[in-house]
Amino acid sequence: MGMNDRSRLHPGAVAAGFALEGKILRIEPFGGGHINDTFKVQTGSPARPRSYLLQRINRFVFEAPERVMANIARVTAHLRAKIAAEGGDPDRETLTVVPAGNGAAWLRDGHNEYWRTFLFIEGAQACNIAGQRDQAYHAARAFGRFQRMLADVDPAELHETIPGFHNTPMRMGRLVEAVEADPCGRAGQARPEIDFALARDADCALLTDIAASSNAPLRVVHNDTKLDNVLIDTSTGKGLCVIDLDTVMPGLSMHDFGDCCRSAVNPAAEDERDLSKVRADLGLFEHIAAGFVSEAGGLLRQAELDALAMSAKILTLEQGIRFLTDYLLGDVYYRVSRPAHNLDRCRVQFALAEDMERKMDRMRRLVASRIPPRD
Ligand code: GN1
Ligand code: MG
Repeated sequence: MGMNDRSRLHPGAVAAGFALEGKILRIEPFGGGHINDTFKVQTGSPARPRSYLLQRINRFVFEAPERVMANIARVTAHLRAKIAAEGGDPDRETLTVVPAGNGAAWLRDGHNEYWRTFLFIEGAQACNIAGQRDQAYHAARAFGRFQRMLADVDPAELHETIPGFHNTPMRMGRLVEAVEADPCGRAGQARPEIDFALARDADCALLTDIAASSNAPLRVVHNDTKLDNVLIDTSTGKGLCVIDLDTVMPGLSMHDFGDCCRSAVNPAAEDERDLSKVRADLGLFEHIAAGFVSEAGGLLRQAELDALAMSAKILTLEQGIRFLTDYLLGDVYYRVSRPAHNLDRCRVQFALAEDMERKMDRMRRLVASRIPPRD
């Protein structure tokens, strides 16, 4: 069963199983993620309103939700302490897990579905497209800070909840299998995209090779640093809180930088059909690099810094490969809202990767210009 089965959604009954303050007043669908089902729950009284974020974890994507939640509990506890020590507000600057009535970080319903609840963070919002360079800067900076604050957690303490998540050669292998099996007879419509991917087979190993040569250590990273996975504080315009922590696990620093570029460098939507709007905006790229490096730069080894620009292209290529694979397999992973939605998304990623190829020398120079000299 793919992820599109939404027949088992009964958020009202589930919300009552969490330790919420006050009476439940209202529950409504919330947010635009491709994976989980999210609701905003309002409780309390008009004089003392409280809000929570309730989510059903996608079981098709996350086979072991307990492990996902163990990672999130570990990481958010660490972040809380760090944020408090730096004089911040832990209730707004990191997610806060609201336990279920039995004290666990999740609740399993009668259909074997897993749910969890976080405090809702008011006065902040996520954006899908970086309208301004400042937004790109502050989002990337928040992701860099996230890595910095977690740099002293041993990655071995976290579960690998989706094995090989950013193993690009493995993703390419799955695409090749999907093309061969072609279970929905869609490969014919996607021939140019399949050829685009196959022509870049050699690129897929660039990051895994750096990791294998031990020049880039495994770190605790977010792994899904899409622009809309950081909340921007409405009053200050600064990055407030990194959200969507499902894929926090051991990974490479370049995965977070690369995926952030993939989503934030492109002034068009992730599913834009007019490909002439899709491009790697170098002004946005420069601001992403500046923001990320300002927080995480000091942690990184030279080989990691040297690979940042290239990681933007690799993560973009990898995402295109993942959308294409899901299109061929019949849209079992990403939520779709129109036929060929995943193929449209793939085309955007490949157009963006191609533009990055044209601009790679300039992107490298822009990253280098943002790295302070070392003794
Ligand atoms: C998914 O959940 P969401 O929408 O933030 C996906 C990411 C992709 C992204 C593409 C667990 O993220 O890896 O980059 O879609 N998450 C998972 O938009 O696969
Ligand atoms: Mg998300």
